[in-house]
Amino acid sequence: MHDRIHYSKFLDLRMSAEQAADLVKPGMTVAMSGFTGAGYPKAVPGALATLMEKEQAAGNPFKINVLTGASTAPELDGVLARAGGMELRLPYMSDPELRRRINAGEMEYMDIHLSHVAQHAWFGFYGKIDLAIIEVVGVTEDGKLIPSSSVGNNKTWLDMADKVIIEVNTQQSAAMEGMHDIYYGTALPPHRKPIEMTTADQRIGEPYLRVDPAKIVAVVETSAPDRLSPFAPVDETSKQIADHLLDFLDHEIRAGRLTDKLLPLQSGVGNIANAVLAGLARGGYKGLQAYTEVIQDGMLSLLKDGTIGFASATSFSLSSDGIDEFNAHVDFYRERILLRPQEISNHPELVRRLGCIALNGMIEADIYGNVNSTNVVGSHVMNGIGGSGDFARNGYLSVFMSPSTAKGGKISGIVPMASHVDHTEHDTMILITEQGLADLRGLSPKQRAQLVIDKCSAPEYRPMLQDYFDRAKVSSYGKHTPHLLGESLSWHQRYIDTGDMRPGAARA
Ligand code: 0RQ
Repeated sequence: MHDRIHYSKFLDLRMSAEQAADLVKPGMTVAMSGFTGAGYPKAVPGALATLMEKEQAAGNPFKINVLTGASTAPELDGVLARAGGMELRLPYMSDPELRRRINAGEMEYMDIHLSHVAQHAWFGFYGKIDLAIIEVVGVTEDGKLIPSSSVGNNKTWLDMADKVIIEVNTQQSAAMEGMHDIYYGTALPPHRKPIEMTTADQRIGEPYLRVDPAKIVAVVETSAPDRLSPFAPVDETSKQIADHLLDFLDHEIRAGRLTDKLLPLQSGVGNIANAVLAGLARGGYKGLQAYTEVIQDGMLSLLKDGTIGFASATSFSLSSDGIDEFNAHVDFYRERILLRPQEISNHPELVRRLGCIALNGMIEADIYGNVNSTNVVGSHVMNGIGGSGDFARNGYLSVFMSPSTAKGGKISGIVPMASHVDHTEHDTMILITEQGLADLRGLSPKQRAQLVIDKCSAPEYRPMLQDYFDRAKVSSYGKHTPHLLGESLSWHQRYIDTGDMRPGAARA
């Protein structure tokens, strides 16, 4: 461990995860590292959950507010949720137990654009941050922290928290040193300055996280890998979606709106996004750039074969095979990857300047192009908006993708009216399902609706959508965005009532 901690004062602060967990008190706001299952603290949250359960069994309530970068893993979100130890959690999450508790109404959850979290914290919207628990790879001789496999909001948490616990994880490759770019130029309005970045591969910060040594109250040694599940193999539906996207990109190149270097790619999370990355390798591109949030397995493959020459992100999100591949060729990847704070990886100013091509999954879209990324049947949160809004509103192109149906056809991914809106019709340019691609640019709402029905809807739902749209055009209160309000969410209600959006279908 001494070869990871080169700042002698921190050696004296070493203690067990249980001793460190004792420093957490009920009611605290605790900010933790972690983004899409990478770089989260692995030991203190578990010890804290045990402590919470003990205290609660003795009749002493013990809950805290938990702020992170994005989703973490069972060792953080899972254990704290199971212990009933979270009063509030923000932002993006994906842990099944945490999701269950949120949807059961047992705790509060705030879903926030990932680029907004740090600035909202600085604006004071989340109150005082009592403690930060941050995983690092090591500590330099002058007390700077070598970031781990995600950067997320760590800079902000270290700057704002009253006290800091660090977990030094020897499982994380020490060779990651130098792969990070931590920008210290942010300020609060009205003192903000332009962020001087004009290309995705540009360094604008420094490789280390700064911390006031006086804030460090515990140093915990860990040796556990990031826990990440493998992606589903690319299925036919995902491949068809990827093929539609590739055809579209070719079309844009032929039309002279893009070159064969495209523009920096942002790729969302999930199985579809991973399949799309795999599809890009078939497209014959070379030397593309990514300006994105997460480096998934698919991105490593594209870097390896030269499809992508450089990728900027805030985090890894790799399967265990992906981690093995990264560790085996870390010198290669260090030349081609930069991890930045999420307020920079997702910054609207930079996404717009670079002209990102935003590729994100969705739960459903309505015929006008309003997109629901987060709430199944309008109320059951899946993961959260993540960075999709940061990129969709500000990118050069915003693409949303999904299979045309879910749950074996019982749910249509294209609906009359979205049951929850994360991305408005103004932010959606391209919709893709396995059925086809709707290019909504330059079209009015009624033109968009007809195209979405024709190109994206599933055959079994298409006549129902056409019928709704035709009647809405006649009977709608206004004829600009025609809707039959008493009927527009009836598909979702039917799903709640019968388990199927199709009329007459029996509950399975
Ligand atoms: O559920 O696994 O229980 O069967 O949603 O759906 O089709 O596998 O697609 O993995 O790409 O995820 C929107 C969730 C799509 C994701 C979402 C159910 C479906 C399945 C997964 P099961 P698929 P994906 C940058 C960008 C928001 C954040 C974001 C997401 C599960 O893309 O979280 O974009 N996006 N961040 O059955 C009911 C529907 C459904 C449905 C899908 N209409 N009704 N269930 N599902 N559509 C990265 C970050 O921000 C960190």
